[in-house]
Amino acid sequence: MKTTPRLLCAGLLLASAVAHADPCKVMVESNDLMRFSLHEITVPAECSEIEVTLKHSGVMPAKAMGHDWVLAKDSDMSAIVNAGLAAGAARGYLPAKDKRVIAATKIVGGGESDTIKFSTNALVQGIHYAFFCTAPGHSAVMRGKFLFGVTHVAQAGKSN
Ligand code: CU1
Repeated sequence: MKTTPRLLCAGLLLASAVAHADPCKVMVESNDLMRFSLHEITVPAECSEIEVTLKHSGVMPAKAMGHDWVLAKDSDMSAIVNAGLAAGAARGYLPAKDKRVIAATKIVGGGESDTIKFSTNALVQGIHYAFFCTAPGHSAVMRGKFLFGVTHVAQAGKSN
């Protein structure tokens, strides 16, 4: 078969690109269509620190289509979103010093990005975490699962 070596080569290149990517660094993109580029983030339990970069690849200003990336327990998400609404735009739609917030970027507008680093000391394996945007109304679609040291296999069979 003529195509086999080329396919094999492409496969090896892909494998090496994945191998070199730091699993403790996560890049999330957001856009003018109120979307995150990821719906699920899995970070290995070996990471003592996680770096998250939120990029806004759109052109709309933060006032109109700003996004942040907030990490919390799944069960705390609605309360944080509501507290963020109450905090308002001036506070970046985040309650001040809220202990339920594990990590959060600032609000970014089109063309901007923000990178945060946080320790995984507060994270427990097997607990369901969620990441979401606290801009008004955004968390209805801008949300996803965050898994620390849990693989997709563990989620198999769950219907949600
Ligand atoms: Cu958003």
